[in-house]
Amino acid sequence: MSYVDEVIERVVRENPAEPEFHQAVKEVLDSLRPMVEENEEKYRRDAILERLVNPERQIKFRVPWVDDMGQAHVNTGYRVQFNSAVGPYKGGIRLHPSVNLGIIKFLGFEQIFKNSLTGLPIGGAKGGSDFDPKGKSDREIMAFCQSFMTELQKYIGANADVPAGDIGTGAREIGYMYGQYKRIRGLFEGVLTGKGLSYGGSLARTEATGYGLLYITEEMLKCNGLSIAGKTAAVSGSGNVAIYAIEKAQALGVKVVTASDSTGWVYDPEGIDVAALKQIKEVERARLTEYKKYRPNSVYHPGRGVWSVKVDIALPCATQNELTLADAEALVANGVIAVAEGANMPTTMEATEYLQKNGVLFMPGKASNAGGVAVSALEMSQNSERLSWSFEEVDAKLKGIMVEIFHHLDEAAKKYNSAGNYVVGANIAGFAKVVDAMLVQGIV
Ligand code: NDP
Ligand code: 2IT
Repeated sequence: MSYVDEVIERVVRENPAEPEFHQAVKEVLDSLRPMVEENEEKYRRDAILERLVNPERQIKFRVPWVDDMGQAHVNTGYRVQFNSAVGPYKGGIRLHPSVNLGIIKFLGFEQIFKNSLTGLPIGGAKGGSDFDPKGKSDREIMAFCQSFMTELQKYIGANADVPAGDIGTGAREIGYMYGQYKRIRGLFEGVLTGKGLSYGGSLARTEATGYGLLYITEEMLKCNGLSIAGKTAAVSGSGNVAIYAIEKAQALGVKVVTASDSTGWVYDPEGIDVAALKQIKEVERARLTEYKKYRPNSVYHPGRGVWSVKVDIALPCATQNELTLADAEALVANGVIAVAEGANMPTTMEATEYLQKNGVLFMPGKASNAGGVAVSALEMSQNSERLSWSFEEVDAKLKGIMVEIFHHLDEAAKKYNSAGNYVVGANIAGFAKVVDAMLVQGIV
């Protein structure tokens, strides 16, 4: 059995009931085969793959908090510090009832390669809790965030591990967590990113993931002889990534006709009204059913269905495995040209293969959503020098990073006889720097 297959088998055996983690590991290790074969003796001797798939540390803790009625609740908190070969641990915190250890491990594993691809010195990690922020009062959110940070603060620091936002964790939650960290540790330092602008946050961090997604999509199309202007797009999700993806897409001349949340989706033939979406999701924290009040010509559908619409570009920006084989078939039947992932692992493996086989340009999330963590790393730089850069400066750096990621992974794919396979390119390019650092740092 090949070294890659041995390690995949071991991951499945030793991490039962963690299907998303298995999926992420399989996808990455499959891509690495040619590079592993080239270096098999060296990698085996240093147990590179075994170390790569085993987190350096996994922290699991109790998060007790009291609701507005005086009732106590207990949630589970996680931080998986996966790999620090190229920099301090870095990655978001997900607050969603579906969170479990396997989900956090898949996200932390992906983060290693994504962070490496940014070219910035950040290692891979992820955290979160099965806490559901929906329908909670601000005081309840604060109570949860303070309790979560009371435990997490023992394990993080500006030069050790720097969490940030993800599903369910936005500016409000980061603010409460930062306040509690500062109170307990007595340190005003860049321990979290995605902070508010009044206490060390970076301009353009809010927009970064969505904007970055469009910058790399534009570059991918350009390098394949296509122009992004004038295209139509379907976006899923209506959170941080989706909103700013739609905003930038429209600025580049793309007509985005859909948005969704976990209860339904909207089709707006005139193009999604971003101001309305921000009002509904960022201000009112309401459901997409409200959208029709702003746009009478739009149609609301309960359930899922954004991938059934005829578009040129699909941008999944909600959650993992939300774009299935049946969705990929529908997109291809409707003539889709490109799929670029704003979310982490939103496309199932079968769907990815189907899209690639049918000539659809496919950009994996670890490359296309790297703009968020890249600007997080720029926030860390600004905090270290105690300066704030202008929006234009950060945005220009973000664009430069996304364009560079595209060319870096495009070259890596070509080098290993997989021209145009950006999944292989992203995994190899991300891994190359990490393995270099692991090999020279000894067996740790
Ligand atoms: P938000 O919480 O802001 O928004 C998430 C959106 O996805 C909401 O519209 C939500 O709907 C929808 N959603 C979440 N879970 C499900 C589900 N199980 N089924 C259907 N819809 C769902 O999160 P973000 O926009 O920050 O994150 C979206 C994705 O992007 C995630 O995969 C995240 O890991 C990834 N990502 C985020 C980055 C960031 O900087 N924020 C950076 C890189 C990747 P509802 O409100 O109804 O739950
Ligand atoms: O998945 C991700 O890259 C994020 N949620 C952002 C992580 C970060 O540290 O900014």
